[in-house]
Amino acid sequence: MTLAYLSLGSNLGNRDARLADAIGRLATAGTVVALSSAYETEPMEVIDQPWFLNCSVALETSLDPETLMQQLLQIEQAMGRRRTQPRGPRIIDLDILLFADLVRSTPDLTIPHPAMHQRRFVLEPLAEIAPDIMHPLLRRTVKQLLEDLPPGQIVRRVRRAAPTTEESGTD
Ligand code: PH2
Ligand code: MG
Ligand code: MG
Repeated sequence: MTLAYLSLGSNLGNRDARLADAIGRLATAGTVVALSSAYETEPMEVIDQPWFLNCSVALETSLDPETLMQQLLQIEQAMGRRRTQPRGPRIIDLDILLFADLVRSTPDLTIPHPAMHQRRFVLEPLAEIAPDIMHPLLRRTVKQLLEDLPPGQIVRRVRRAAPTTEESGTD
């Protein structure tokens, strides 16, 4: 079993429902053991597109990284994603950020995700569920990477993670 961290994003249609749908479908790849809040995030790189809803999950999986990536692409396809403009609008995007402390780069898959340390829309949600995880190449924790980021991208937490049983039902 491996603990992998994923980033999820959507900026078309009912973004909230898309993230929830994708999280449910991750059962085909492993067990979601932690889930961040959703964050409303300003588009980066291709800036002329709708704002995203992003979140991060920890997934316990017995798949190898390539098979996990194939499974994530299959979920994207099953949800109706069609690849048009690179880094452009998408109904769902599922990326592997970290796969235990694996460092690997092939033409199809680079782990850790090569842009994760530059993206507030990745680091804010990830820091909520894994602040002390070490980036295996940069040797900085997620919390440190977030502190290293220059200000700029707007990222707002919009919804708390699902309440625990103790918290729910009190109001
Ligand atoms: N994904 C991108 C490019 N830009 N910006 C935000 N805010 N959120 C994303 O998920 C995102 C992006 C390419 O994967
Ligand atoms: Mg992406
Ligand atoms: Mg992707």
